[in-house]
Amino acid sequence: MRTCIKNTALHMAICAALAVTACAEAPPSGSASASAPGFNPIITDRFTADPAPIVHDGRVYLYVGHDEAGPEDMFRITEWLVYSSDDMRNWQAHGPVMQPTDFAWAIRDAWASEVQEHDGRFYFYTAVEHDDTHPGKAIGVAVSDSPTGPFVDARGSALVSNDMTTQADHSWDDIDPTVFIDEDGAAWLYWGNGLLYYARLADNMIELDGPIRIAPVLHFEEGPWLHRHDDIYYLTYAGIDPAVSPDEQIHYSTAPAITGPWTYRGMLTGPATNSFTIHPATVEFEGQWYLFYHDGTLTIDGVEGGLGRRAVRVEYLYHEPDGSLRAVEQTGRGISVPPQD
Ligand code: FUB
Repeated sequence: MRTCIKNTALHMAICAALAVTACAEAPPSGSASASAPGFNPIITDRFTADPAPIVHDGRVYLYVGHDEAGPEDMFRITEWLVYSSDDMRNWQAHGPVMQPTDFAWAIRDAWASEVQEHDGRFYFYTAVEHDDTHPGKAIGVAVSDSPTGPFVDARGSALVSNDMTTQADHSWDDIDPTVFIDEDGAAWLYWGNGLLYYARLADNMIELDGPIRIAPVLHFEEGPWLHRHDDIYYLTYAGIDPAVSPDEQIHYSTAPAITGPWTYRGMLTGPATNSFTIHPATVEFEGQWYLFYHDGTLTIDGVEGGLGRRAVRVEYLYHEPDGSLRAVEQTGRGISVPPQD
């Protein structure tokens, strides 16, 4: 049995080529055990990854992938779950909202998702593995009248398939969709791995309405997330500065418009403990900003966390007067303590 230590794009390709049977990092020496509301990780009964929060009607809804990798898997994620909270600290589980095979054209892999509310409906954008008609990762969009689903395929086909983006030299560049509706009502889709793609969405939210472009962004790896604060657009993402670590860190860039140009502003966090991936998401709830991410420190019933058994966490996020973001420390206390001034 071979063991993969890191999950870089190159390494994933090597793993696939070698038919590797186990991809894992060394387990942590300890795991978070505090149970106070707001302590990290915030979901402790299951392994969860790729957090995607939205606010609706006074509640935060948090969409995650359900990590279930065993010793033979790098990732095994067969469903997306949703949790909700009215205080960001006590989370109610609503169960699965969808599985990849609910898209008739998809075969597996409930990779990162994001929900966008529009005209009273909830659009679930997500990455899955397409069947042999368009091999590679693809982006689907599903819709529901409720933030807790169930979601159903809104198109009957992928919104973005691998053959629509030919610039990358690997098949998983069409992942990690994030949608932002601008002040003029136009919706924009950003996504990517290695390359950061973007395109305008049609008013119906389920078709592209314009060309797919590439945004040059320093250190970009995957997991883009967009928000706006005052007049500044923030693009937060999992990036790799090799001078820092071969594992992903959270970086951010800012722009004067949703289409850029993006100016690199720095590193928001270092790498996650015991996880190559870190996957950021931001949200404002009741006047306070938060940063979600995941790491691999949770242990459940003796099963240790790792690359394919991650745990979602949250910290306070602060915008400085000059438009920068304050560096975020990954903590166990999380938001169980009050925010700073
Ligand atoms: O969870 C599967 C993949 O790992 C996501 O799509 C990436 O963002 C990374 O977290």
